[in-house]
Amino acid sequence: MNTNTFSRRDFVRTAATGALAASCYPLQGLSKDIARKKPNVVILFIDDLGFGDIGCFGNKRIPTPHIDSLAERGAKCTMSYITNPPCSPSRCSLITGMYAQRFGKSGMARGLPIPEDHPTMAEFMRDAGYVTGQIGKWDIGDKSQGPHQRGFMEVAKNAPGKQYDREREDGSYVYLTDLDGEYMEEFVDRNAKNPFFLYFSPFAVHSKVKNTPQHYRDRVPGGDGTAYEGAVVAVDDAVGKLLAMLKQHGIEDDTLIFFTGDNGANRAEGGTSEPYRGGKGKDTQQEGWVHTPTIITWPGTIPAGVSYEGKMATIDFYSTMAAAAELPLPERCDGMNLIPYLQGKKEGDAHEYIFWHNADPTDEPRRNLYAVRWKDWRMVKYPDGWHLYDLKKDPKEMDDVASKNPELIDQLEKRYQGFVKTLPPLKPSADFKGGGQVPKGWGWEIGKG
Ligand SMILES: [Ca+2]
Repeated sequence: MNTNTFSRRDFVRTAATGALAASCYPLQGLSKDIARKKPNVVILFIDDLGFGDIGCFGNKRIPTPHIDSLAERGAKCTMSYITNPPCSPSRCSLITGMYAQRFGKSGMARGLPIPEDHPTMAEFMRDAGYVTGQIGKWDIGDKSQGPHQRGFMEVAKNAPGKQYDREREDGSYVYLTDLDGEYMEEFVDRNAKNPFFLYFSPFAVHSKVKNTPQHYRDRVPGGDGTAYEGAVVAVDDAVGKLLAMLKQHGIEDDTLIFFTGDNGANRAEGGTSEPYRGGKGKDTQQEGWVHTPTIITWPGTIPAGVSYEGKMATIDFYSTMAAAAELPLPERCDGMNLIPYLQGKKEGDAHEYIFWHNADPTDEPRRNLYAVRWKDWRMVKYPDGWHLYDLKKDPKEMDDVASKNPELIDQLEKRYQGFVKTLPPLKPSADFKGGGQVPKGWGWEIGKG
């Protein structure tokens, strides 16, 4: 399969109709130098990774040198959120750059379509002349909205097997996270000469992780790593494969990388939200369910080793990516361009308020979540009413100060109700079953996206 030929042809085709043509570069003179001014974009979206699961976010046990190296060469974002937990809503929100409630998704609603009249990140980047690639879990849109149908030109196939135990084409065993890392190497190697957008969303470190190869567990100091800890080490190795390939092609400085989790910690298997409480499972009312470890790098544009402490969310990745590619943001996107904040040119929160409104009555009750973040405050609704926590003083949400701050509760509730008023009627989870699928097999399925 001659994928390189396809990629270049399609790049020229789309560039001719996109922003480069609009800026009056004649097609004949469209050199690689001009194309290279657009950075590659990579999103590393790790399933159920907790805020406290990696070294640069305070984990004392799990060695994550490659992920930590991202923080050394870019910005560590300490107050970064997902607005729509868990897996499916989080991914739908990321890929559309908007609160998923904007199209009625106010709970899991797996299989609910994403809007056809709004470009996904992949469609946006494809139309800007990028080669677009997807690896891993999809869990977005309805059955007709797989990665190929929503903008991804190159899709890594889903190898046969169960969970993390997969089979190679020759019948030998391969650990899924290893295979996913190999796919990253292949995609970058194949497309290094073109601007590319890669969405890496491995199944890792989603439960159940019990089959993590022992050699990963052995790398936890002391050699007594849990299956979960080993699974995080394997993700770090996959990130290492990406970074090595970028270096091999000399495109590290031309690549904008976003690293984060799709929702809070897999605590049942040992993931941690430290210093916060909560996470996946029964603790979904607490901060740890929506607060994820985020790193953004773009050497030469985002300063190395900085920490951004303002409030932001994964809905900002779309806006930031569009700004990096010097393209206007589509209407309806909720996000902000984070680059000026990461550079220190703008101060404070990218979003003054962030809202959670998981109100689907047909969803599992634990997934319903009503909350607001503003300044150091977190207001969250329990059966007995609004609770209020000062996350700076009380990250574990042990001291509810709602009764001492009635005016603040009024203010935040008004803002919250104002947000809710902007939303269309919700589409219940009960009405939707299953979404778009990644093709099965080995290697890549190449299309036009
Ligand atoms: Ca998840």
